[in-house]
Amino acid sequence: MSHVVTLSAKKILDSRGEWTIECTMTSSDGVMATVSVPQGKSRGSFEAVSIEPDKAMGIFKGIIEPALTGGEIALGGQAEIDKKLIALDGTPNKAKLGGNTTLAISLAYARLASHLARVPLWQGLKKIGQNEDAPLAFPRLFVNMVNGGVHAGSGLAFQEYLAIPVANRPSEAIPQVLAVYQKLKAILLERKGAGAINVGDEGGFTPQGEDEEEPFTFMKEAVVQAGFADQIEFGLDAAASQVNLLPHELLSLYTSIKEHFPCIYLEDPYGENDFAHFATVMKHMGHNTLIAGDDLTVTSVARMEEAQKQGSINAMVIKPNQIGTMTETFDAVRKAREFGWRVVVSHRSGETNDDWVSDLACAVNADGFKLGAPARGERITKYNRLLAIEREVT
Ligand code: 2PG
Ligand code: MG
Repeated sequence: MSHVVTLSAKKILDSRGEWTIECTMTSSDGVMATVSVPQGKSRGSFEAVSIEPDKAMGIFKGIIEPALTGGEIALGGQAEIDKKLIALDGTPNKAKLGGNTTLAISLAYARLASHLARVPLWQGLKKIGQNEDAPLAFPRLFVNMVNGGVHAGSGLAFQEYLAIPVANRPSEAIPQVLAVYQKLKAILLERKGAGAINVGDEGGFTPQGEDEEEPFTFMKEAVVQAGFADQIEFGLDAAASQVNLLPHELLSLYTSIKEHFPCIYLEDPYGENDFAHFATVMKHMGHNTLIAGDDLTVTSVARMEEAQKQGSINAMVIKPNQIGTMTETFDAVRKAREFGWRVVVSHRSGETNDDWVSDLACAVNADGFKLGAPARGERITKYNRLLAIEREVT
């Protein structure tokens, strides 16, 4: 049996030039795994606490290394190591160790155990998440075409305008996404000027404006020009905790968007604790639209149970750093399935060049995968990993 011989952490930069954590774990066989963790900007206040990387370095040396060095490494041991991390932390929201610290270790363990088992990460995660029997299925891509809200400085209230190809095979969906992205760029340049084709935190364009529907008008044109009408649907992450509009104003905007565009997905339509208004929008459009919790549910089973009780959502976003360990992430996925919800695995707006989230999306048979625009290295690496996984299995 292999065991952990070294466990180290260092600070690296994320895509916004802010410090984040990279963790390297080495086994007694000399096998090594490194992971890094992303960070959000539109963070939900119920997410696991993210601590300063400098403080995390001290925690690694003082608490983590002594507690975990020498422990066994195997795919079957993930629950055990995560249990230890949760116990070492001892708070309900990872306030002592930081959800970013615990996730770095939890994921490094999963990657190292996968290396040792000589399987790709997605396969290792399938085993850890008890999803081994399901055949590998690729998620639909939820591609950020226009950035607004706190991910851009454009005046647009809503955070993410998404294009969602119907095809889920990466080699089919990605070329469609590239074509639409380039058409959209040309349209925005012509109609809104050069400033509109700058990109925001997740690689989406940043047209100025206060007409919350206008980006969809341009996207619709781009899809038609690219020749993919009927093959690409739309979605919106309103990230409404950051939006200054009244509930009835929001509802009439969502209703109008539904009327004019093929919008099948609506994430965080209301504030992060507004279970009741989520339930209202569910009543209006839940029959033909995915109403997803992100800041509402923060990958936490306790928050999900409340959402289920109130009939707030029929889909949810999964972000491991909202909860802090892989075991708890898989618990949330399983609970979502039990509730009959769709599952959308997501990157964060502050990303690194690590591509583990692509493996995770495949491992849990996610219905959707939010991975940003096909621009900026830290987003592109997620696209390339999906293509690589497709090559691995065909
Ligand atoms: C979101 C995410 C990712 P952030 O709100 O869904 O797109 O943004 O990482 O800033 O929370
Ligand atoms: Mg969101």
